[in-house]
Amino acid sequence: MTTYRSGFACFVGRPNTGKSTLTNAIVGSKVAITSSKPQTTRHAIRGIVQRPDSQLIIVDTPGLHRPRTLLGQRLNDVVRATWSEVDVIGFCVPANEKIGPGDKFIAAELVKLSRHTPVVGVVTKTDTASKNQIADQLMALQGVMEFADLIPVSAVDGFQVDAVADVLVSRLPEGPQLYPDGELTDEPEATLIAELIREAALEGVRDELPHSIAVTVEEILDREEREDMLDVYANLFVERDSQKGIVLGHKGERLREVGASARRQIEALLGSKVYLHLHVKVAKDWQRDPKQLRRLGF
Ligand SMILES: Nc1nc2c(ncn2[C@@H]2O[C@H](COP(=O)(O)OP(=O)(O)OP(=O)(O)O)[C@@H](O)[C@H]2O)c(=O)[nH]1
Ligand SMILES: [Mg+2]
Repeated sequence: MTTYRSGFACFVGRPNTGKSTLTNAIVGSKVAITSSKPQTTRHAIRGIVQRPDSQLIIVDTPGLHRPRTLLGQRLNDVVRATWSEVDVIGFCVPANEKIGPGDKFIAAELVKLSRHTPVVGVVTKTDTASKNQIADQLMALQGVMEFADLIPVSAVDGFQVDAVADVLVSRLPEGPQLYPDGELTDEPEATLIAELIREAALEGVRDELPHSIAVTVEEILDREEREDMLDVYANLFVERDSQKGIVLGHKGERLREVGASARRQIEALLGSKVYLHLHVKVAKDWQRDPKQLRRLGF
């Protein structure tokens, strides 16, 4: 009889290294939002992978970075709290970027953890590099620290996505199923919705604005006169008055596009028609304000 394994893995790495995209690819469903902007992920998001002989829970974490705000510090705290609790860690480094000080900084911490938790080196985004570049990156990564395993993967073209899951599962302890069949994440619906709105809002904004955006879902209500319709009330926060105009766009056009794009995703998630009531508000310098951070869930 084969033994049933269950437990937790987390992906860590610099911002923008493809952790969330890889999490979604392995889970086979979009549990975490992704974007081309660094520091997209702000919570430890659990994605659940159910197999006949195992249950793997992947915890996607924010990118570890040098913090410039209280939010940044909180995000790093989330990473460190997560990797000290999991059964196996996947350290993500993209194939198309030279290993730099940011990666080495993370590796130095992982070396200490690797005494009791296996660390797997993951070279991500292999579709962006040649065979030789991938081989060189694997070698370079091996030079940074000692890994329990080393594996290249592309979440975009699907190369080795299952193999990464196999490697992680092989490091899990024997144990029972932890989440019920069919569950893909334990994120509350309101959080998933807020994240989908934030993802839509990140699209196309530049410079510091992505960091300044936060979204809360205040209420999800059944519409009385229409069974197939939900009203979702959400707030999109920026940090300064001047940012409000950028998010709204000319005559509110940009916000309408963001709302329409988010609504389509929310409808797919909930399997119901949605009317999205989205309002832009200013929460002055919220990234640096402990009180406002708490209100926004950090
Ligand atoms: N070509 C290619 N692009 C990828 C791949 N995986 C991720 N990306 C892109 O890389 C960018 C960052 O991806 P994310 O998954 O959001 O990265 P992350 O590590 O979760 O970033 P943070 O949450 O900010 O730490 C996005 O534009 C993705 O589309 C891949 O396998 N191939
Ligand atoms: Mg992410």
